[in-house]
Amino acid sequence: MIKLYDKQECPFCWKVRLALHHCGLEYTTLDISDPGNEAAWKTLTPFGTVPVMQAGDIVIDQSGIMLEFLEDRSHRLLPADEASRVKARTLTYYSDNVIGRGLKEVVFEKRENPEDEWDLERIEGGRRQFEEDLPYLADALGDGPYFAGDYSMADCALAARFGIAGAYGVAVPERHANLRAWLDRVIEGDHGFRESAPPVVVEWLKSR
Ligand SMILES: N[C@@H](CCC(=O)N[C@@H](CS)C(=O)NCC(=O)O)C(=O)O
Repeated sequence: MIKLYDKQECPFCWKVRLALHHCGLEYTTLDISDPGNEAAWKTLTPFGTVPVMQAGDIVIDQSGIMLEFLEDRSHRLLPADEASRVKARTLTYYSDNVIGRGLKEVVFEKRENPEDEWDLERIEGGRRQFEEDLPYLADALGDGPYFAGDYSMADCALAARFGIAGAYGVAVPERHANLRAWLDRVIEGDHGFRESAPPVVVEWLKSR
C-alpha cells in the first residue's frame, strides 16, 4: 500500500491525491500535523516538504517525481502520443511554478491573518497575478475537454490549484469560459475531486 505524508491544503499534496485516485491505486494519507506522522516524515525528507510518498522501499520527496512514478505504474496520467505527453508535463510544470505565485499571496494573507487585518493590496495583487497567468492556460485548453486530450497529470495539478483558488475567493473570470467549463467538468466528473478535497474546498463546494 502506498503511503502519502500529506497536508490537506498543500496544492502539491492534493495534486498527488488526485493522481492516486485517477490511477485507482490504494493509498493511505498520513497528515503531518499528527506528531507521530511528523516524526516519521522528518526522517524521510532532506527537503523538509510535503508531500512525501513511500511505496515499499521507495521514498519520493518531490511531487513531480511521484506523478512520473504513478504514471509508470498505471499508464493513466499521460496520453499516448509524444506531443501530448510533452504538453501534459509542461502544463504540470506551469501549474507548480507559475499558477501558484499569485494564489500564494491570497491564501497566505487570508489564512494567516484575521479578516479585519487583511492586507487588501496584497490580496488584490495576488488575484491580478493569477488572472495574468490564465490566458496561457485558456489557449492550451482551447476547445478540449482536458488539457492534453484525455484527463492527465496536468488536470490533477491544475484542479488542485483552481480548487484552492475558488475556496479563497479567487474566481476564474467569465471571459475564460473554457476554463470555467473545465473546472465544472473536473469537479462534477468522476475524478475524485470532492473525495480528496481539503475541508476549506469542501465548504466552498457547498456554497457554489
Ligand atoms: N518541489 C516540492 C514542493 C513542495 C512544497 O513546497 N510543499 C510545501 C507545502 S505546499 C511545504 O512542504 N512547505 C514547507 C512546510 O510547509 O513546512 C514538490 O513538488 O513536492
